[in-house]
Amino acid sequence: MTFELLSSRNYTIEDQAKLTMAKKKDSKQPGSATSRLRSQQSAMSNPLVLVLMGSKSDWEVMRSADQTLSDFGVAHECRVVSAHRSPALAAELAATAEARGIEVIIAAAGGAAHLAGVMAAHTTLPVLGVPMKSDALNGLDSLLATVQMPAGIPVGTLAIGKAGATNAALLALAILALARPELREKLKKFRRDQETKILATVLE
Ligand code: AIR
Repeated sequence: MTFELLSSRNYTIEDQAKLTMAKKKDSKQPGSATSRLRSQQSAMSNPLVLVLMGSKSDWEVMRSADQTLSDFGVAHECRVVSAHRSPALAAELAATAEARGIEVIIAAAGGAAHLAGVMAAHTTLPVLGVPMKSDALNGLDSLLATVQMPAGIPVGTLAIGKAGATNAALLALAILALARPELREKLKKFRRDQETKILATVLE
């Protein structure tokens, strides 16, 4: 089945910057920084899920989405892009995602959390928003900014923080599973295992 893809790669803007620098320096030497970064890129050449976050400060929470997708063996790409600080890149990523074979976009941001909405504005792929906890309002600002989309441009909004990150990945998997019976079976097994654990719980 095609969903059994490559292991996940965390490909950030830092990687991108390193790649550009490395390219300039030593574009031909085998084993060089350039070739390492190239192979990292190719290791995630067919991602099905794009996991975006507004800042590197969101990564600790968004690792849960990354881990969940990896646990199910689904190829994905994680990267930092900001609706406000790098708006052109955000629009470009959204507009090119479908042609790259991406099927679901997960977008996490905190505070004035517009990333998921901006992604949704530029693509008809399903966009799942994850509000990050914020210092000022504990994530309530992020939640409202993500969830309160105008009619016509939907964002499926998950819970604030880690639960939302994990569930965004599980929901992305459920979307992918619609056309992938083997992935659907994996999800069912995941639910059964979860239930078994609860039923076996003993309070001491
Ligand atoms: N953010 C970044 N660009 C636009 C927004 N809304 C969010 C990030 C992060 C928060 O601002 O998603 O949750 C704080 O970012 P930083 O980089 O200051 O830590």
